[in-house]
Amino acid sequence: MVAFHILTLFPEMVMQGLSASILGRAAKSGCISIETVNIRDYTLDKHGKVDDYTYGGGAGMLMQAQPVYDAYQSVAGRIGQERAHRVVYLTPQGKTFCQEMAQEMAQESDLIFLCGHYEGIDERVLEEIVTDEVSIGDYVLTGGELPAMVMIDAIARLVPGVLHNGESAQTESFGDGLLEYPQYSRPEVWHEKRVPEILLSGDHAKVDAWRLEQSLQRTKERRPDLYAKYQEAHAVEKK
Ligand code: 4FL
Repeated sequence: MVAFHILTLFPEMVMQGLSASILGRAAKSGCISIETVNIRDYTLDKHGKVDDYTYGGGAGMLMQAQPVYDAYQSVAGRIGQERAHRVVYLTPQGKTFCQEMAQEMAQESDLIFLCGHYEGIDERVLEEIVTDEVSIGDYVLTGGELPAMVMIDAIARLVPGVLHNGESAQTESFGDGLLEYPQYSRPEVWHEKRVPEILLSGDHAKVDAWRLEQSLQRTKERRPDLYAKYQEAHAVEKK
């Protein structure tokens, strides 16, 4: 069981994205829980303002420390001191998200995601509450909501009970560091293309060997970086 807490100015956007399909089912069944906290609900400003100009000048507004801190405290207070919790801030300046981080975070009981907007968040509150700065890739978005949703999807599918039997096999593809082999379904011939003969042979050992070979070939061609890592990890076996 992992409880996801998302601090955001756009709670409906996050909830819509995460309540569909597999994650929605998982939340209903209790394998995971997903809650959003609207940062705007915690502003002390009488007009509901959560942003202000930056000291030193320049274009753009910054999310202020106070509403972010109070929204965080409302969650931290409910989680309690007994349960450790990581606070993930989504930012292009963070460490790039990967399968290994997803695996690690899927072991936690509570994860808090902080989604920034405008030009970012006042550095002082980040210093006090954030434990992990994470990027999902080298591009600029309008806010941290989509990156948080990407991370939650990748983490949640690793939580026991979230995927059912038919869905869980997929986990292996990145698990061993290779790309997935090509797959085929009916019919046997489509647009004059035949399904590779070996897959119809019923010889499971041969099928497995063919799939591994396809995975290796694809990884070597499309992701030489992953291929080099795989070779390094399997160097002992070859000797
Ligand atoms: C966060 C981009 C994480 C990529 C704008 C605000 C971002 C982002 N990974 N862009 N946050």
